[in-house]
Amino acid sequence: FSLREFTRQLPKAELHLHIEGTLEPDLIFKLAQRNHITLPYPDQASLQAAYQFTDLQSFLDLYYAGAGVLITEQDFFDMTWAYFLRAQADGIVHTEIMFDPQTHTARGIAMETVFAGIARAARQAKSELGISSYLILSFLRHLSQADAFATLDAALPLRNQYSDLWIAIGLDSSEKGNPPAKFEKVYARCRELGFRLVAHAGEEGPASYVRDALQLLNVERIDHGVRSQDDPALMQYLADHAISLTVCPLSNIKLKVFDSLHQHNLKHLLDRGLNVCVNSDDPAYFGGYLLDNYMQSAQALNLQQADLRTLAANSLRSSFLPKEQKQTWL
Ligand code: ES4
Ligand code: ZN
Repeated sequence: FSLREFTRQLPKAELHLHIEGTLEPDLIFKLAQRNHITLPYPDQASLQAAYQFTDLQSFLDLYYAGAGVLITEQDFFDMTWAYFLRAQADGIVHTEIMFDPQTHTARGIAMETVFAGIARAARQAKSELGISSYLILSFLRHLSQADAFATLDAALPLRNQYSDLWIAIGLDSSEKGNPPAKFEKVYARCRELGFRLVAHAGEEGPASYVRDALQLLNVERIDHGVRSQDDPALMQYLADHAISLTVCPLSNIKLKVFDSLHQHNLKHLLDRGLNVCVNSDDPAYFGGYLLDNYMQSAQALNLQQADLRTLAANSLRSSFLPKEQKQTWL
């Protein structure tokens, strides 16, 4: 009974996952062919060879380019279903999936196409694999707040049709220079509408962005948040209020937030009593799905079974599932 098998069988939620970041090179090529799109790479190997990132932006450039092969409802389904099969293999029981509609609507893809493909896969995952999910519509922070409002307005007519899934709002893309304050009004509106709120903060940006996401945007959960360590008072606040940080170890290494997994502060945050969990972020680009993130972190940081149990339990505790459903897993 290996540590990997121990971790695989722990009930786990994945709370920080960009569905466009699960698009594997082979599926990118398959969809490009199906949609008669010519890629600027001759083959999968040369595309994959370009996955050498220096920072967040160098990754985002490729990630948005890769998403350009998604045209039809079936494309969004195929991408999402492939993720659910990986999720099942890793012992994930619940997932809260982020998607970036602006990446697609800006290319002329209808909002309905994006929702329909992802939702069909999520509903099939519930019935065929027993994996529950929610969807987090995420605004791109390098675009304007007006663009975020327009995106919200384009999605709201679909809310009833997807009310079983779409319950939350997120904020991602280029962090530096795009602080939480830029989206204060649209987050206030989303809150009035009854959405659960999360935001990326403290990945490349400073600890003050984590504070601002909590105070100005009223988010319940912080995506990444690892830079909180630079602010002792914030650390105390996060511990006292059990604010969830959805940490993504392999992502942080690939995007050079930390020099190596040995230097990652996951174990430090855990030992300080913070509510951290492990997630895969953009697994097709960062070299590992959820269980790989757990196992490589365990190896590098000498995590024991008790730590792994805590991380898995934190993921379910921090999910947006109703209390009764959480308790069936905890
Ligand atoms: C992202 Cl790693 C990361 N950070 C910010 N925005 C993102 N979108 C997709 N992956
Ligand atoms: Zn992310």
